[in-house]
Amino acid sequence: MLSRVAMIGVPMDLGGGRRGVDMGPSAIRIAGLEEGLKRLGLSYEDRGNLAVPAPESREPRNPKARFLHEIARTCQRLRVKVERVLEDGAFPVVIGGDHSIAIGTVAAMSSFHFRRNQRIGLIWFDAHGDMNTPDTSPSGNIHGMPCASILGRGAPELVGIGDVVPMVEPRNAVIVGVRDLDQFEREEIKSTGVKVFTMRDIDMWGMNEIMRRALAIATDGTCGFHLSFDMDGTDPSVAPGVGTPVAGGTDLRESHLVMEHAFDSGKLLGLEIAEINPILDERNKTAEFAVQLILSAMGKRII
Ligand SMILES: [Mn+2]
Repeated sequence: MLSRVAMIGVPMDLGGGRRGVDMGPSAIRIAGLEEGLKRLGLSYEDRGNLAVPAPESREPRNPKARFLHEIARTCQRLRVKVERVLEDGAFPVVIGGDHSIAIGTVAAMSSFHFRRNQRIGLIWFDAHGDMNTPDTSPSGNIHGMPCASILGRGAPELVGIGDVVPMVEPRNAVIVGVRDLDQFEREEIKSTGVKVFTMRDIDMWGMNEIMRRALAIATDGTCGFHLSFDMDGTDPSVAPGVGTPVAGGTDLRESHLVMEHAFDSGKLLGLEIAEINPILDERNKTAEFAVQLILSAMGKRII
């Protein structure tokens, strides 16, 4: 299915309230992504980091959507870079950075396939909904808005980065792992109709069943799906180094099962890992875990 992997680092630290996730791409490289993928027999190409301005060098300006201009510009440039990977016939692995990068990644995936008369699905793995808009967000932090932007809600500067609005039809999008939603975010979720599988659903049905249902949604009438994986969806006991830790997440095996199902579906079009924060980590444990998860998504098996 895929033999060439191209990695793009996006040291974006403009979308969250706490500094440090811009070191995520370095942490992933140091944790041995290249060696791991080559051991799987895949060819690997590191396309370097996108240049992203540091928050200290800019003013956030809009309090309802902080650093909107810088984030929109960065996502436009990321879109171009990811589309080039797709044009080259390689599989894109995008490493954040805060989760606002997904707007650029999904814009590329969606536009590339839309030009071929196909739509994509989306599996959004996250402790949060990321379904805020500038009008609903309590913080104005754009890393809480990317899923809404992809589904056509929120700031036009973000919603319109791809060739088609919405980038993904809400009926083909599913959010998995949620346990922390903002008050008005719930209403955005209800009005878009995007399917949400909370941690309670995972507790009740098991990750195997939840992924079966999630894949059915993301692949219904689409050419495949993008997996946007926020490391904060996993439990802080296995991933302490994340931008916004929330107790009660998926454990080590449940997290791997997400990736293994994604690979087994044969429909995974792109992968993104966001919100690794090495400042809060313990000896790069979270990035090492993330590398193992990426390898599972790329076909690594226990036997
Ligand atoms: Mn997120």
